[in-house]
Amino acid sequence: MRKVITYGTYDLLHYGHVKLLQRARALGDYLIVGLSTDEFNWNEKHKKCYFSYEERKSLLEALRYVDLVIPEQSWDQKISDVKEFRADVFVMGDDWEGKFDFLKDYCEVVYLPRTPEISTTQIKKDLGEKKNG
Ligand code: C2G
Repeated sequence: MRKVITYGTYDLLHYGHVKLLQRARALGDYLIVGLSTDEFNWNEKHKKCYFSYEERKSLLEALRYVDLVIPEQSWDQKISDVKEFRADVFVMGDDWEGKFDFLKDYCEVVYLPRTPEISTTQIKKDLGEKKNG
């Protein structure tokens, strides 16, 4: 079984996220998602999520492309995760191009094109503008 692993916040899940997960899953037979915890998001990415970790986790687990969701609590857990789960492929959107090449010693590393026109930040901005008329 060819296992794929990827990581992210996945807040306000949108079709750009789903397209990434769909393409990542297509690179193997099993997809693991390292989902950033609320603490990791706040402390390391300075992101305040709209949905909690448990809510974001339940949304991902409802997707046919996702087989397992694990917590992402640190920038430094990827090598041990790849080893522990015997991942063959690590996938991220190309906004991270090159940032995780150190994983090439442990698995394949694939950066996939982002879906350009959508982002959680943009959704929040658009909704804020609509609310304020
Ligand atoms: N993504 C995408 N297209 C978008 C938005 C996001 O392909 N329009 C991809 C990102 O490239 C990433 C994944 O969807 O691979 C999740 O995006 P985020 O939730 O924004 O993840 P991020 O905050 O970049 O966290 O250790 C890695 C980090 O946890 C990644």
